[in-house]
Amino acid sequence: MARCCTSLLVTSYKTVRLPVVKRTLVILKPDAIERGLVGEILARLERKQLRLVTAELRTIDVASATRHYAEHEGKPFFDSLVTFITRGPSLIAVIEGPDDTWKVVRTMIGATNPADAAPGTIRGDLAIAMSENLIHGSDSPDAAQREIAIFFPDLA
Ligand code: RTP
Ligand code: MG
Repeated sequence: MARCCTSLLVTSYKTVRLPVVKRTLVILKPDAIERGLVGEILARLERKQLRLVTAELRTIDVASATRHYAEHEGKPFFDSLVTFITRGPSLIAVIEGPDDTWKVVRTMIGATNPADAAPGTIRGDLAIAMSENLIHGSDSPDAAQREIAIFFPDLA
């Protein structure tokens, strides 16, 4: 992925180069496709001045879903999460913007549980159930890099 080091953190005894992550992975989950919310959600991201690098309508296979959600393997909700994310097509996209785009997108998405998500966020405005929360966004620079490599290895 496009990743360069332009930020400098200067401490009293050393200089550390910080990665500047300008791309992140977004998945409009099967419920977003089923409910016809692709246009609404992409429009929000575009109005924020984030750009679409690539997007593909694809039914995620179980192996890719398991890799993508590896951090949750073994948790009580893991099997139902994989069943949900593989039940039909998702729109899988790479989104580009300013430094730490992943964080901008996560703020726009809102809390994991839509019942707790703030008004104005995607989940806060458009969803109600934890199990059907419409959209995924990478939750760190490392996650963005790892997840883009799973779904778009040519961009990694
Ligand atoms: P996502 O990865 O899908 O963007 O969601 P997230 O970061 O906001 O939340 P995460 O903790 O990564 O959880 C992944 C998905 O698993 C479901 N979940 N269920 N029952 C539960 O306690 C529980 N916790 C998480 C949610 O659908 C969440 O989006
Ligand atoms: Mg997550």
